[in-house]
Amino acid sequence: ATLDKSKSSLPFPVLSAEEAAEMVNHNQVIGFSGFTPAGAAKAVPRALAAKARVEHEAGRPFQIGVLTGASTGASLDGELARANAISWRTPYQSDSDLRALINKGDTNFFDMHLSVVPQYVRYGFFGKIDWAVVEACDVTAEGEIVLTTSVGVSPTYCRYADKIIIELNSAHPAALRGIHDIYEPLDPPNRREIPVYSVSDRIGTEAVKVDPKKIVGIVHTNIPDEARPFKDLDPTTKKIGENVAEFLAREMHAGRIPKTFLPIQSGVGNVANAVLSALGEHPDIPAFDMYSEVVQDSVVDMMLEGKINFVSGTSLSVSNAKLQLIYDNLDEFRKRMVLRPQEISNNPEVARRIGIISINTAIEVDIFGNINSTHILGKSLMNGIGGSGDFTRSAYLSIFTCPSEAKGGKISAIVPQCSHIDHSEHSVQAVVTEQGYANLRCKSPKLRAEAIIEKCASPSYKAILKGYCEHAKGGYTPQTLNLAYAMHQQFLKTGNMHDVDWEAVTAE
Ligand code: 0RQ
Repeated sequence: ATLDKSKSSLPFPVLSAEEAAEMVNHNQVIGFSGFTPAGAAKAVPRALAAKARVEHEAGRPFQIGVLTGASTGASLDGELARANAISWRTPYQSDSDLRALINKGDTNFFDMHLSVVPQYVRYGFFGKIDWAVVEACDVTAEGEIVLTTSVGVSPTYCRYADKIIIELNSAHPAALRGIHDIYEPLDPPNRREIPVYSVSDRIGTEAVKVDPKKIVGIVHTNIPDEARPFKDLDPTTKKIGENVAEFLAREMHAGRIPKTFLPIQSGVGNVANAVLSALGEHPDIPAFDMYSEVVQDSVVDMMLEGKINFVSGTSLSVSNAKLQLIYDNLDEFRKRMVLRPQEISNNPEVARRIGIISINTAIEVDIFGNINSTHILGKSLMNGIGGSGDFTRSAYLSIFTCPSEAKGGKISAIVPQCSHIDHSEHSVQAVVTEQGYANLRCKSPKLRAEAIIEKCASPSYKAILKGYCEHAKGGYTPQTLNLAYAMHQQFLKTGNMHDVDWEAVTAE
């Protein structure tokens, strides 16, 4: 009983996006589909933003609590933020308008590890979920919902929400059925292991199953994912990628990574894309599997070239051209790709069991190996922690990458003390910049500082960072509180960290 999209033979009302938005009231909470722009709801959030504008003009309040998988597309976070329609938001975002609201304090955003969002729903920590608004490529009368390019938290939102609205998007083929693996763990105190023992294990169902009575309407759409383009590899990102590949090849030759290699988790963005390409090009690194959250363009190419065997993720976050390539060869890709709920794709238990190598991007790294992935100068949110913590803490080998400098060299990404800490020194085993890689395992804080400054810092900041170490003497972690943020403070004063003068700061 598959829905005939043209006639809608299903027992669910067909709604316009505006009619769907009309049913949503001020202060309600919506769990949306979407993990990056992939699979994000598009038509209903746009209509909700329009409704908010009308309500606000009429002097009435209209804001909603917004839950998603991770970041979304312009029609969701962007539109709702510009309409000032978001009262609270979690778990991750990357939209400039929403970021501005958050940093002004106008939206209550709280940052979360992505894998725990579904259990927060089940534990009741978010309170009641009024609506699930999810994009699908197919629906059956029995309440089977086949998702599109991401799974995210959609299965849990659908199960817990009072009512469900489905955006049935004909830009995605119903033949996507079979690429998803929908599974929800039991809750404590009766929790058992998640039975993923290798990257390609399937443990759940092809579709999200809900009580059909909860589906209050279907909104027909035909809107492609609002994918963001990648920048071309520049010399810095290319070199970071090569350094990661070189580090991992050496680990393998030393017998610390099996010759068959280990599953790779790789973050999102330009550096992540460059790292994957470099792994594919390294002559000694064999074809590998990925157990990650986001499948990016480079992964698709590497699958076709035979450099990646199998991919497990929660989001097919690729350009529309790459997506078309997948859709043209769906039978082949379905055999080598699975999209799981983020609770499973990012699961620390599974990551620890199968031994992933995690590779994520830092904004700032301190000389002791602490990582800031989320904040600019300690106070402004960039995006959020995303899945980096889910993987890093449980990895077989955890790596952070970043360019050694930011803002045209006026900022050193290597600092005496991170202005915000997302991943502590205990979870970080290696740091890689375009300058080189620092192995932090089995090193005291003092030895870590030497390694990071020597191998990773920009040449123009090495003397400054060594100067810090000379002034910050003593203790297990040679840190001196009034000097620890002097480089940041210098940037705020003169716009350039190079200007820091340790003698002057020490004398203050
Ligand atoms: O700002 O664009 O205004 O110049 O930060 O930096 O170099 O464009 O880097 O796009 O790879 O993002 C960590 C943010 C890197 C991302 C982060 C400024 C810099 C620029 C962005 P401008 P780039 P990328 C999977 C795993 C956390 C979540 C995670 C991220 C902007 O990778 O959000 O890992 N990671 N998730 O100029 C001041 C510094 C700076 C700085 C960079 N030291 N000080 N500004 N910038 N370093 C993802 C998911 O979970 C979905």
